[in-house]
Amino acid sequence: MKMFGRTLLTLSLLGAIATGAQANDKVLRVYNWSDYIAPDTVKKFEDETGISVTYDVFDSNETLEARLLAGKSGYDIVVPSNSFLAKQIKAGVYQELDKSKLPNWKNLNPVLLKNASASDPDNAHAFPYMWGSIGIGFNPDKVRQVLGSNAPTNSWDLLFKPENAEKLKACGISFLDSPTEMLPAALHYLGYPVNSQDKAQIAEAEALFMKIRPSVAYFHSSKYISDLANGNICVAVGYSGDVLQAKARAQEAGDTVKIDYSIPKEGAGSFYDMVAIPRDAANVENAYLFMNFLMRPDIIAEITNNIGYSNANAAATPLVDEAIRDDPGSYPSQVVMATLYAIPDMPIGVQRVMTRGWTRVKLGQ
Ligand code: N2P
Repeated sequence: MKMFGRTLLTLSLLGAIATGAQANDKVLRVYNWSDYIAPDTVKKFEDETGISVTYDVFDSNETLEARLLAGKSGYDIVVPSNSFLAKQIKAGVYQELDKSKLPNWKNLNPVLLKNASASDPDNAHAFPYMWGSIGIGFNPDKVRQVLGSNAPTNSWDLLFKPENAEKLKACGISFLDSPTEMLPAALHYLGYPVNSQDKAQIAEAEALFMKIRPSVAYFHSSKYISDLANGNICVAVGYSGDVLQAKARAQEAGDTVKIDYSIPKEGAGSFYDMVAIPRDAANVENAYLFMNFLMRPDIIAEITNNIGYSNANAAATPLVDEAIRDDPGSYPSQVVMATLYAIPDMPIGVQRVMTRGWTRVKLGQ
């Protein structure tokens, strides 16, 4: 009996090893932004292809870049913003795409492809997944309670005027933890170019943050979604779709918490998030299958319908919920679009200066 048991054990171990070896060809490792996919997208892909997906998330370009530049990230699919893509391409991080493996490429919006080609000529390494803006998410009731009915919710004055920030401290302010996205907002507000490399101008932007620092509850790039939704904070500098998710969560919970998203009248940063395959990816063929899957109108429309971001797939537009297509936060008017500036692609040296400054701002010293 014992013998038999051992044989069985050995057989099943051998079986497990054999299945494991096979499963290795059927795996994919994806590293995407948090709150950036529909709940069943990955499962659908797994069911259709038999490929098993490890799906990890990050919430800032800085985090993704650190992983990529360290080498051997272990991922087959990553999603940098266009502002980080160009220098990562130069650093040799990505492989060139073989578009013959992407028959659904035809569904992508040519205008957005052209815009994205500024960071990646001929869209040789990546395709745009979603795009959005970096504006202000706020709880209109709480903000009005604190600042009165004329609260400047349509302006960066709401946060960059210290007297406003000091009052809003009572109901809670959060900022994105991203120097490359936050400093341009202050540079723009001060009337400087968003891609300024002038140390004095960058220092002035830093000083502006330093002045309001005591009023900021925290710096984080994803926590604000639930905090806005449950009323823990009243103002967040955040990503358009994330604020819409907060609004949807509050509504679903049947809460009285109201959330709005504003693209300040002075203008706001915009980004494209791009899907790419690292040069050292181990499962390249599966990565192509996943990319092509994401380019399917039904799949990407369902993602947009869940996360509130506009996708870059023209064929998917008729499948996007009307409520999202009509939401000026997701699909701004041409007039508002004209006020958006692209988050600039900064040379690595300037990026370092910005990161050091940002660390000082966060520490408040
Ligand atoms: C998702 C944020 C993606 C937009 N939570 C920032 N690139």
